[in-house]
Amino acid sequence: MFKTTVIASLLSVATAHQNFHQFWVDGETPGYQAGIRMPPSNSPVTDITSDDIVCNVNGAKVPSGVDTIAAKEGSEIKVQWDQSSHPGPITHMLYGPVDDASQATGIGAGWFKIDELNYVDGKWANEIMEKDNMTHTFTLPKGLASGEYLLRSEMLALHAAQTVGGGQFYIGCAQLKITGTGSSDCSPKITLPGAYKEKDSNIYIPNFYNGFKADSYKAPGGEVATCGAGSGGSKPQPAPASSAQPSSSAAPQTNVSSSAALQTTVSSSAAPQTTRTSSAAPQTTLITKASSSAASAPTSAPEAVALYG
Ligand SMILES: *[C@@H]1O[C@H](CO)[C@@H](O)[C@H](O)[C@H]1NC(C)=O
Ligand SMILES: *[C@@H]1O[C@H](CO)[C@@H](O)[C@H](O)[C@H]1NC(C)=O
Ligand SMILES: [Cu+2]
Repeated sequence: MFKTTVIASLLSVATAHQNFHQFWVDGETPGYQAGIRMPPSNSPVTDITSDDIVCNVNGAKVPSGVDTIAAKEGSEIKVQWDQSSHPGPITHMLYGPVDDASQATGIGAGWFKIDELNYVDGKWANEIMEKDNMTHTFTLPKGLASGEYLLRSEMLALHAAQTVGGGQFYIGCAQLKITGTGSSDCSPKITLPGAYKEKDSNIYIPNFYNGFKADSYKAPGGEVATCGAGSGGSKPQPAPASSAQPSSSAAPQTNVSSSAALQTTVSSSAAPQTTRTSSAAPQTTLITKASSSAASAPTSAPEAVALYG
């Protein structure tokens, strides 16, 4: 019994790692993995003090050949991630405006949260997204200053959060050129790395499988920012079709343990890989080709240990 469970969990873990690999701006997509700084693998970042917490592995090194995609303040952004059985929230932040998003590392001060989906009606964001083909939709705030920005999409997996350092941050950054009407700043702003601490109560959750009340959970990064205050600026609106509005229902607590550990959904990890051209020109076209060897890193034993150890 125990053995079977462990094997099942290893399989599940191996296929559960996830990447942000496509987005739509007002219904139009630049394409698969276009406009996104794809990380070298789909493994999570766990060291929240490293530069990798900003835009994933090699965070301090700006990749070349990633297009910067046009958007407007108020645009509806839909992101799509790989299938995930890891319980946790999804969060979006912007960094900017900067002169050239393709050259910005995003390391340091200047990030602000524009969207979060936590735990609603007994389901974590990853489960809610599953019903929408692993997509989540939100809007860019009104009152943004025109310019280029990094859009950071983060799925925080909490299945090992009962251990210090067990939180798994899956991160992808897109490059946007946003046309806006704002002149004033968005606030509050945060600094990455720095804003997250390993013992923050939304990252290290000792009782995650034992009495933790997920209904009041709020993802790291503070409050959703207000932009262009006093000049018609606003917080972004929840997605029209999403069930993102917290409900006041007194539904009984879902047993997160069983849904997290025994999730049997298996996703294909053999996603096509993207090869970037080596040119440093900002508008270099992506060349996508299918690859039989998926970018999935070997299963990490510590993860399984964290789950069952
Ligand atoms: C779900 O997303 C995948 C990958 O983008 C796509 O190929 C598929 O058609 C989508 N399915 C539906 C029902 O929209
Ligand atoms: C969830 O299930 C585990 C294992 O059966 C049990 O120990 C725990 O008390 C349950 N938690 C809740 C909130 O029901
Ligand atoms: Cu995983």
